[in-house]
Amino acid sequence: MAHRSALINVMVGAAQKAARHLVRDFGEVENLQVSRKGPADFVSNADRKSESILQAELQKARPTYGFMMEENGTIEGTDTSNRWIIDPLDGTTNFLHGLPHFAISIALERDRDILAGVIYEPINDQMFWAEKGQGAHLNGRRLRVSSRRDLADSLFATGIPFKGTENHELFTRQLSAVMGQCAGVRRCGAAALDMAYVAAGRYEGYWEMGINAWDIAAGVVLVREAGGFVTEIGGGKNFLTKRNVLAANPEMHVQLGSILRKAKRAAE
Ligand code: LIP
Repeated sequence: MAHRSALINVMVGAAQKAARHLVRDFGEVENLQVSRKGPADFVSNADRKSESILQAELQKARPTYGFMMEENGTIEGTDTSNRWIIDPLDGTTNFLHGLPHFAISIALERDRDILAGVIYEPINDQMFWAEKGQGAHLNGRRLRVSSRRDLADSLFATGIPFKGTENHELFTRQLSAVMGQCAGVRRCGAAALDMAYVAAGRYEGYWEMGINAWDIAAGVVLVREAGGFVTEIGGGKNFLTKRNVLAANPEMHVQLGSILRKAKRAAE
């Protein structure tokens, strides 16, 4: 079993505590109170409860750190170098439809760089964690991105825009350019797990536009510590603020990136 630092143990403990409530709520999903944040963007009291548990546990362990949270927003800490970036329930639409593919995502950002990340998929008890210089791990097993170098053998994940979101036309151009050259494209509805699965070598790459920092922050350190690259689709490094991301093994980061950028140029 890989050695976990005190920091990672705090994050794992918080995720496990919140997950106990999420799994119980998932069993009673039809009774959940749900409200709409946008045309097809939902929040339930399961999201809110999970977030308050995470906030309380992390505040208890590190009282001076700040927060960026999907539901409760941003809280400035007295220690301005350290900030938790939290998605209490990534894959909310899956959760509300009874689809057992969702996760809790916790990242620690230090001096504008992601230092540590935990992504917990409770239904299959998959605990992904990574810390800078300590590697990426799943339930004690060290993770490496896939070594596939051939586009035709590669499997990618993405996020398909939906009602009320942007980029529909650009996305369809990107998708048609990619799908004709690879072994398959998956849309599973939880960006944090898409990133974790790239780190685990299950996907060769993942891209999405219109994504939020809390969906991908923990996945960034997981993919990097597993030997992969994470940038904006255009190659820049401001993926948390520019809201688009490309994460892949080294070879596919180049090949998938150039297909996506070519599709964008063609759309201009
Ligand atoms: C979801 C992401 C997904 C994206 C959805 C949404 P949520 O996060 O995981 O990849 O396509 O628009 O952002 O809302 O379930 O935390």
